[in-house]
Amino acid sequence: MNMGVEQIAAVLEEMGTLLELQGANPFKSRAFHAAARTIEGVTDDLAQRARDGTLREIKGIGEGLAKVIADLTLTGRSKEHDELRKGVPVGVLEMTRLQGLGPKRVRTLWMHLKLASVEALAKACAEHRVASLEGFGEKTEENILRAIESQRQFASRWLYAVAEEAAEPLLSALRAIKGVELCEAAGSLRRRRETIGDIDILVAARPKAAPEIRKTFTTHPLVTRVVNDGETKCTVQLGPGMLCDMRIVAPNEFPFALNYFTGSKEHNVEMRVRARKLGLSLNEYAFTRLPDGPKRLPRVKEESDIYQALGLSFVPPEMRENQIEFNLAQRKAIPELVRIEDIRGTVHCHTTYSDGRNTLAEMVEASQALGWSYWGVADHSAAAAYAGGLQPKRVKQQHREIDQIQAGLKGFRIFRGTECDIMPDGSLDYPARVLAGFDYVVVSIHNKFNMTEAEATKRLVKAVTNKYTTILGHPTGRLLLGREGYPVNMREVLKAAADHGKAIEINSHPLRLDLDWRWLSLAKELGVRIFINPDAHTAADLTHVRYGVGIARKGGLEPSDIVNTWTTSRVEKFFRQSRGD
Ligand code: DGT
Ligand code: CA
Ligand code: CA
Ligand code: ZN
Repeated sequence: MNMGVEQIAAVLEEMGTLLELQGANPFKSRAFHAAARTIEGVTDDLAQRARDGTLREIKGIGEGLAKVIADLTLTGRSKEHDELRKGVPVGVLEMTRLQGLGPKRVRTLWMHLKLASVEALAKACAEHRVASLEGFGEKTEENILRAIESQRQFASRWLYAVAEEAAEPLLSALRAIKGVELCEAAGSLRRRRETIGDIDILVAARPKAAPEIRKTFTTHPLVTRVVNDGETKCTVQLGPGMLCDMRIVAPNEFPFALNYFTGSKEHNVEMRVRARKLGLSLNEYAFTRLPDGPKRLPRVKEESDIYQALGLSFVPPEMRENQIEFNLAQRKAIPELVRIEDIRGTVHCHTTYSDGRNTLAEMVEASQALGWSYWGVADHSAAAAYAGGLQPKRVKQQHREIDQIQAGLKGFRIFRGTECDIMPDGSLDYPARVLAGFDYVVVSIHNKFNMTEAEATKRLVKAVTNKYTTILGHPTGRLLLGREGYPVNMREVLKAAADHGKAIEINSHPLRLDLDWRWLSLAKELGVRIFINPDAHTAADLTHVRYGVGIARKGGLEPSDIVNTWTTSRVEKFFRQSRGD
């Protein structure tokens, strides 16, 4: 995968903006903006079209645009894009990413006040130089300052899914260079943390290849600013502010560097302490002998050799948080972690019956395409009116449609579920007779978030211990980088789930990743079953499951801990048992 449609669309969008900033013919810039939107919606293979020369058959794509798109698709860059960038300082382009400031106004600021960076703009606003421009005023200055402030806050951390997508094209561009032996993402991205501060990329190559590597990295079309361009370390900015570090090391140093830059810092500290006890010093380049150390240094060809030298099993990157991994690795008891291939199906998905965008039939088809053997619908219950929650009559209708689709399927099972709202008093939204009609019930809180820890815990425990409950959905209600979850005594909730044979989900929506991985080892110890649920609102969202798998791996979970790695009949049995049948 080189450049996906979303990234090509982003480059086209930027080209449109660059044209506007340069005061080009408005028809031309508009064509680029329109093409960006068109490309985002294209579902067939762009690379194929680029090779066949059929890009021009797409509406609104003329000869010039077709060439740009073909170049981006096939080579990952475009000469026209590079040329346009030369005509505008990066700081000017950055100004257009501020909320409320379009290219037209930025052009005015650039031309009339010679402002060429966000910092210069902030200074000019503070000195009231902007208010004097025609079409600007004191109110505008205040708004600009506020936009700058919020961009600074917002740009500090990123969702895992966003960072992963941003890193992908850089990794493949670097891997394609002759002389690059290995190239991996390190840091929090490799550890699959729920949010990422910056991307860290590590390249193994001979010194001869370094200039080419640096050039490819710093001039990549998705790079919006070069922060640092050093001999062995470069830092660039991607899009509106995500930073990416790239380090070049010699191939024999790579295992050490990969280990060090994967972190976490806390994991590294413990590694060094353990090395020291064996008379070795460990850093990002090598083992070295301490005065009382062994005569011969351990041979290290790959990362696992470092762990072996310290008497440890290999620790999968996701687990390197200095939480449970050293204890397990020392006992050679690191589990075989769950993998995406182990997943056989999923539940907690929405359809057009409530707030989903795909139909039942489309969701089923997409699940089959993923190679799954079952799928479960869990549309919202009646209380969630804002999300098109289902009245009991609609539930019956949905069940009839499921029966029809099921009748045409062989070897694939559709489970009938609901995402039932937990009311403020902990009772469930549907009455028992409606709940009894589902194969399983996901219970979630969607309103009245303002609770003390005691209130939230009581509400959740009551809901979890309801006879009809099968799975507790997004247990804390948090939205990453957005909303803190309500405070919960999670230990008590996990205990209640364990005692009543209920499951808890890892909601795999990139914004949620809730239950947090830090609770998973306790959940496992208590015997709580875990579901990895996509909370899908479109067919494409079904692949969110892989983010949940990452979180499960961070928590040290194996396939047997995860209900949706089990066979369909065992899942069905679990559903029945969870309500005491
Ligand atoms: P992030 O970027 O905040 O999401 O988290 P990381 O873990 O990617 O942190 P980052 O990018 O600052 O550094 C990458 C890795 O480099 C980090 O996980 C461990 C290693 N590292 C960086 N600074 C230190 C340090 O001062 N001591 C040790 N032991 N390791 C460090
Ligand atoms: Ca990092
Ligand atoms: Ca870093
Ligand atoms: Zn929900």
